[in-house]
Amino acid sequence: DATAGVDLTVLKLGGSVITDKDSPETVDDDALDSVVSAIAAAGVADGDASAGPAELIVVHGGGSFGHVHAADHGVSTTEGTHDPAAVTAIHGAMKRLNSVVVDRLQAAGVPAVPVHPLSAAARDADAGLSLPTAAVAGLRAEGFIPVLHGDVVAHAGKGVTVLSGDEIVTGLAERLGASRVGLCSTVPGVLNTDGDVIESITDFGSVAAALGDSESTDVSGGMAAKVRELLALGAPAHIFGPDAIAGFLADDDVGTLIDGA
Ligand code: IP8
Repeated sequence: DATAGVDLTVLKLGGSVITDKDSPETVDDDALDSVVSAIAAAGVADGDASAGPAELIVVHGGGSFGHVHAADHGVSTTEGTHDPAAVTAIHGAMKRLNSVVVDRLQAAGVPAVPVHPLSAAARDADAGLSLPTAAVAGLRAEGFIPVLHGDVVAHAGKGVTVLSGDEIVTGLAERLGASRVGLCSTVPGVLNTDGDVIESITDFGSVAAALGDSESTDVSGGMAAKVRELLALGAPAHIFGPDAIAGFLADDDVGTLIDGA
């Protein structure tokens, strides 16, 4: 295994970080540029896809691309659709955002390549999430940085439902044995009721009261859902704001550390 012994970080770029969440299908160019610069400067890849396994996988959320169309068609992580036009509307929007992210990363010298979950993943109430990793692992082993996105995926008995970027992050981190997970959000971490960043969370009960729902259209459940998913993960996770991406990629303790282990 070419990737044995090579640390893996899975980084999620929140949809509301890289898009203008209040304006349909609008990229936040300045925010995306600064995220891309931080990734390019971090030395996670030197632009040479044959230089050895990549240490990073990127996943991004939907923001004003996926979530607007998902809401239009009444689709969420639990409510599905059998309308093929709804599938292409939601998936097509996510592919448009994904190609902007991949193109900007490539332009900055990062060997980013797109991976689309609709083509591979599926959900089943009994069997849970099937998330094949051969493409992601194979691309990574060849030095590419796979860039995935929240998407719609087949859901047994429901048509398609939304698979959030967060679920992709935790699913890939578990299956590929990531050593570190980062969620870049619009806030500097998980906040307590005074608005201060909570430094570390090791169980949900201690922070449940402080975690409300996301304010804008977000079919995947906001901060509380993120914290729950990350607590269940076997790797330490950080939630942090856009300014902390460089620090996170440099192994600093940024934002809120979530470690349920
Ligand atoms: O923004 C959901 O991804 P998220 C993407 O990570 C869609 O929750 C298709 C709405």
